[in-house]
Amino acid sequence: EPTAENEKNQPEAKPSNERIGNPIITHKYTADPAALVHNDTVYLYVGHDEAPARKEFYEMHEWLIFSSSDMVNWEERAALNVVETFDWASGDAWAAHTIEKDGKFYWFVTVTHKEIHGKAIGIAVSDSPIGPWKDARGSALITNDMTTDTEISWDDIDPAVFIDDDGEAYVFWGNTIAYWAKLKPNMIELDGSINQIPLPNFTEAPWVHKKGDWYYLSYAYQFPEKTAYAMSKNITGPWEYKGILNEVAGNSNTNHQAIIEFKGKDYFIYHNGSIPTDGSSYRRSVCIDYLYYNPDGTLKRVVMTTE
Ligand code: FUB
Repeated sequence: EPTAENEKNQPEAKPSNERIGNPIITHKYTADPAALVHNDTVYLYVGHDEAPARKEFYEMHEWLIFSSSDMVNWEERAALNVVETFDWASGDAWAAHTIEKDGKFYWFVTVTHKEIHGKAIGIAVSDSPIGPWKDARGSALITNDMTTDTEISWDDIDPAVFIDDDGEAYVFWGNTIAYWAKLKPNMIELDGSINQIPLPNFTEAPWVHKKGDWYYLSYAYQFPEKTAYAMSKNITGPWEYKGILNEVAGNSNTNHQAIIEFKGKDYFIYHNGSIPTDGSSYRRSVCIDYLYYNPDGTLKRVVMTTE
């Protein structure tokens, strides 16, 4: 429920910067973008990279929300802290994705579990795209012990949720192995088995979208990461690998994408490490470039305007 305490935690809307171009946010380091279009506004959900300059690993305590009505001017709207939101989590605001269903907003997140070894996926819920948010389940939806043991503790990360035209919802996630499962209509429970998707050089960061009759599954490929994609006529696959969509993004070994259509244009949203002096793989910045389709539905390679 919205509480006075929650309301207090939401910063007032303020312009993120005055400039046009990439990176789109320069007053904070931002990573792992996921975008949601709602009522002629784009809501951008990102992780907040807070690693000090000499630290060579992620330090991420919270996610941030930005919004824009023109894809140029971005306002910082709210923050969500891992340990204040999820009692069962110890920290690490890794990649996340927010989706709307029946007037409720579900923010699927990656965090570290306090008791079950490794990363886990949880869900926050709100009546609005900017919050206030509360833990939707009081427990993780997916934990490291529910999937194939790849001997890494971070193989259950990077949720991407997709609602098909018939209203059925699916969650995709993974590192090294790509997984998917159906969600129950309540959005907060798995419905049936966890399935694997064979994809060449899958690293992490799946994102699923639909255009016309085609479903697209884009993902981080190899390491340092490029973005690759596959296409299918069915959300449950089989997925046909189509090739590289984006090259390694400047000064970052990860390249985490979101794809949306907004006001008739298609956008590829990702991160790099391009902020001068201290930008790096652990101090990343969100960027946006146009995405173009070929007449047969395949995707043209992204031209990064930051390189
Ligand atoms: O930001 C932490 C992790 O790095 C994300 O979960 C991955 O997608 C990669 O970007």
